[in-house]
Amino acid sequence: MKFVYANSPQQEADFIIIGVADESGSHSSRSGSKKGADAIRKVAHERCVFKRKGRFSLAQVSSGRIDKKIYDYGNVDKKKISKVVEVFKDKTPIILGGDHSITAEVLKGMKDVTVIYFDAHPDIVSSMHGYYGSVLSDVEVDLGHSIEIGIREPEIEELKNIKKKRLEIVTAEEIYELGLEKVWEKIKRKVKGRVYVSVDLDVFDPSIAPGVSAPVPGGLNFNQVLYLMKRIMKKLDVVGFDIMELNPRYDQDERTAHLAVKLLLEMIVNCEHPNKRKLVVKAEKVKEEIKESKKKDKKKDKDQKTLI
Ligand SMILES: [Mn+2]
Repeated sequence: MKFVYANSPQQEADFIIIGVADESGSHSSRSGSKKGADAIRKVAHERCVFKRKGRFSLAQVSSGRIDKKIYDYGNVDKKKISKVVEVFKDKTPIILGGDHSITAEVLKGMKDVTVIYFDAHPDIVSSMHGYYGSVLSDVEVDLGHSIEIGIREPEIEELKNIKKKRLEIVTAEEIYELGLEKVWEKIKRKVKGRVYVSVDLDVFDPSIAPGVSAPVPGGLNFNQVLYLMKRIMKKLDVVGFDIMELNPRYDQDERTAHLAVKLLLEMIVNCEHPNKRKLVVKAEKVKEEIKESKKKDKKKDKDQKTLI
């Protein structure tokens, strides 16, 4: 089953959805995350499609129409994901997990990105590699310009690594203490250049997202994440993103899958595609050139006047 919002041929699409049905990098005793991507597709199909006079109508989001061009590439092997992401570098790849170690593979295919990482766990273990707890120590990413949001259960070695790598952390508690606007300012200040956004669904509180492999109490609610996500997607140069760790086996009433669908749609709607951004940059450049030439003209006029 394809994502029900997939509305475009591959060539013309701005967003490419890629599932990875793999949990080989998970160390959790709660297995089941390899079925996450397909659970997101299934729930979207069940919830978001309405029949109206023989036609189908798709649910939209609170900010308006879902007017992006989306293609669903289906599921690929974990081994191939970095290559697939590389092939789609002029588009915005969206990866659905699977366990979080898939993100490390994705980042191998994305050049020069900084990372915004939503997670209850820092995933920066360095005494072990290639699993869902070592994502950020397995990749060559500029961690000094990356940030983690919602952290609340680190290991001791991770606390050391966070310091060593100058990785900025906003804990779940800090989000309550500081308020969302201050957290957004922190993100803006820290993150530079091309941005990859990774979401472990365990960043949410287990009461609203029980279907994950490593639930930790004291998590975020949906609107807190949405507040930050809207700004991240609109204002930063997001070149790819993922939603990981949905575990249908531990979900209750598909609550977490529903939340994942809602988040995915909001991320897509609010993401300004790089092409659009390129146009903005181009327009700014032209504006500057006009300004420069006007300045030159003025100078010319002045010089001529002195000659006369
Ligand atoms: Mn996690």
